[in-house]
Amino acid sequence: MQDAITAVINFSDVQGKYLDTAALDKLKGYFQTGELRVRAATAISANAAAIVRDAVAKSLLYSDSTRPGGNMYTTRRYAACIRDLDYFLRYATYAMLAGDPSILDERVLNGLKETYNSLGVPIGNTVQAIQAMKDVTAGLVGLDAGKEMGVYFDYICSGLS
Ligand SMILES: CCC1=C(C)/C(=C/C2=NC(=C\c3[nH]c(/C=C4\NC(=O)[C@H](C)[C@H]4CC)c(C)c3CCC(=O)O)/C(CCC(=O)O)=C2C)NC1=O
Repeated sequence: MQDAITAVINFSDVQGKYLDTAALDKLKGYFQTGELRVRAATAISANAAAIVRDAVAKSLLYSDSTRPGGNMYTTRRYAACIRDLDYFLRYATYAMLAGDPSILDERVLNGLKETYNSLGVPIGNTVQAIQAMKDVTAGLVGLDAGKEMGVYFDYICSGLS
């Protein structure tokens, strides 16, 4: 896993240079938004179950996934979907705190598309649910932090597509 600080330092290290202005500006931006990130993570942790529930209500509840024969039909599969959404929310929050998406590649996206395809989990519906989580989360944490979280929700969606 990488974060905004190690990313900038590794980049300079590869070139054998001190941090240049662009690198220092990136770090400054990260430090300036530190409190915002921690505050957002606190709000998300305290409301995770509600975020997932509201996102499901907005996106999947009356979709083909929940109908008989759909991929979420039966409580076991419904629960698996809710659990997946909670994984996405938790790992997007980690990535937002780190200011870097690498944890999503390593822990979430690695092999996920193949798993979903082999189990018939519909990617389109999953992306819709993640986009709904993005909206619900932004409503909770506010515009700036919501935008930052949005980067990592979108990252998961493009990794699945
Ligand atoms: C921490 C990283 C991590 C992820 C991301 C993860 C995902 C993941 N989701 C799975 C299943 C599943 N995922 C879903 C999800 C959905 N079906 C829908 O129609 C909806 C659109 C969607 C929810 C948004 C469902 C229903 C299953 C069970 C499928 C089945 O067994 O038939 C499986 C197969 C094994 C299992 O059932 O547990 C994995 C590995 N596991 C992990 O360890």
